[in-house]
Amino acid sequence: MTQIRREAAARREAGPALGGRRKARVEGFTLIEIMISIAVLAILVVGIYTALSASQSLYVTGVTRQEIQERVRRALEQIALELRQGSSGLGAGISFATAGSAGDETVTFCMCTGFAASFPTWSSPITISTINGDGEADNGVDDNNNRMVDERKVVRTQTGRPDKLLADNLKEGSLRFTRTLTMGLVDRIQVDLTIQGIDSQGKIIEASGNVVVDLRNQ
Ligand SMILES: [Ca+2]
Ligand SMILES: [Ca+2]
Repeated sequence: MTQIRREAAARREAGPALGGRRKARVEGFTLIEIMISIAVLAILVVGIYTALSASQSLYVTGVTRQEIQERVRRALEQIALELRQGSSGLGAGISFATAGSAGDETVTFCMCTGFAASFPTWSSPITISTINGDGEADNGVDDNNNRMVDERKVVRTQTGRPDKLLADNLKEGSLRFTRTLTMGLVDRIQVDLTIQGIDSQGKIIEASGNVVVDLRNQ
């Protein structure tokens, strides 16, 4: 009798008589559930990677563009600094021409250096123009394999002075001097240019800028 009571108590403690297989099915995952979970996880990982990759690409491009814009700003600043003191065509000549097959414009002017007997004195002529980039020929082909085609340099030349590089990797044909005349004299010049660069992913980045220069010496 005591043995029967002990067995009954043991059955009560063991709980309802569920089979081992049924219990395992309630607590575990089926193969299909695991596969769906892996698929969802894979989609999430790919999505996060794509978003991060795009974000990094935008950052790299942004940094490169910022650097190029700074180079544009410096080049325009140097051109404007002397051009502002340039001759309007009355006391000394000012002339414009083209350089390169894409029509980069050049300007040749004299800079006012002071006054003598109430008349301005002028420097020897200064030319701002473009020349081929390193290893480039003006032929529509990327000769130096840097992805930019016929990129050019902006240079300042003056007799008796060493040539000065104002900007590198200029986009061909982007240097422009748009002038406003008053009574036949050059009164105002807008300088436009575009500089190129390559980001770390090999993409060409461009930045453009312009400056409006009022000639002081009429
Ligand atoms: Ca090139
Ligand atoms: Ca070329």
